[in-house]
Amino acid sequence: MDIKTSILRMIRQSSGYVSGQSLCEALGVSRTAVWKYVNQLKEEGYEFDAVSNKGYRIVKYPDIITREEIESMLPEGLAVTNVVYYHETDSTNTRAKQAAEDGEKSGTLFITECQTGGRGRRGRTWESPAGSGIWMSLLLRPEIKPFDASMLTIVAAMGMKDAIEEIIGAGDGAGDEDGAGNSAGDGAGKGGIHCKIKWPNDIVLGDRKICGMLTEMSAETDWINYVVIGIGVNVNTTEFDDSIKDTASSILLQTGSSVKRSDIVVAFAKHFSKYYDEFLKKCNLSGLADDYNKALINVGRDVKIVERDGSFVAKAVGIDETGSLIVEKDGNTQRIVAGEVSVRGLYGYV
Ligand code: BT5
Repeated sequence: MDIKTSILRMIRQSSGYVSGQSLCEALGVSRTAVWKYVNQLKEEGYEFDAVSNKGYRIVKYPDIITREEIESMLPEGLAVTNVVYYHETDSTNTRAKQAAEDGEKSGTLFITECQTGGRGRRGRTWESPAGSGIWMSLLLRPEIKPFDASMLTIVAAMGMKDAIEEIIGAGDGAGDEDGAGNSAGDGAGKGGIHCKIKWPNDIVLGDRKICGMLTEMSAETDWINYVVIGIGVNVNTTEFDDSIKDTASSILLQTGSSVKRSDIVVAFAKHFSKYYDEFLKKCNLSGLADDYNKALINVGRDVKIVERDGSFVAKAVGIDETGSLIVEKDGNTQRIVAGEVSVRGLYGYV
């Protein structure tokens, strides 16, 4: 870990002040070096309380998603190991794919403040303005069959659902243990708002889409070169383009509370890893299908299955352990395989 991230991590993990001396000793650098990095962090918006004879304490964390901010909170041993940050880029999925072709390791998370060419599925666009959302892509090189890779999107959807619920639902100060001004407990938290999932991978709050996912893969017939899971979350967004304002929303708009984005990213890393490890053991979704189905907004509702050459209406039952959606029509059940069709609610977005 580099020095700046280590300084941030040590101060962050300490309950009190961290002395300049202990930072120097632990990191093997001079006082001047520590002072230089502390100044850089101040410029990025971290507010320090520096007391002579005691040392440093951070009293306010900015809502930024830089590599240092995320890596300084990232526990070891997770499926997400390191972060590549862009102030602005075309699409983090494109960056991750390019880096994967150049040999980047599994577990690297590409994240940006703003995307100029954010992509949805099937050539659609994804609005990714600066300052309010999480636009990130996780590069993985799992040893699974290419056919099984579509299940990873379901694994990621569960990881993100749990992450958002942890941060908005943990009561007082979930995102604010550090004085970041996020009062995460007030809105959703105390009311225990739960996220829903629209099959296969939209996350829904208050019947509006707050998160979408785009999984892309490079594979040969029987092995995967890499998988990139792209995730977009509207966190503190307050305005949307006319074209999506009736279907899109954000965590802030739905809960009344703003959230520090890096808290969600780190919570996602933890929850995703939990489900990913479970998934890799069996290469199926048996470990999480029940929980997924509990969150599935489509269950028991009529959905319109839109296929290439027509559409039909059926009642959604839930996913099976392959991630396919089971639907019921005229007493017969049918499996809808992810990626083959798109499912739209009969009324409005869900
Ligand atoms: C998705 O596609 O939902 C996948 C979105 C993936 C975005 C992430 S951000 C990081 C990574 N890098 C990328 O370039 N992409 C990934 P789909 O199900 O096709 O939904 C796209 C549709 O959602 C659009 O046609 C709009 O109607 C709507 N939409 C666009 N931007 C939105 C937003 N910010 N919030 C909610 N809905 C949006």
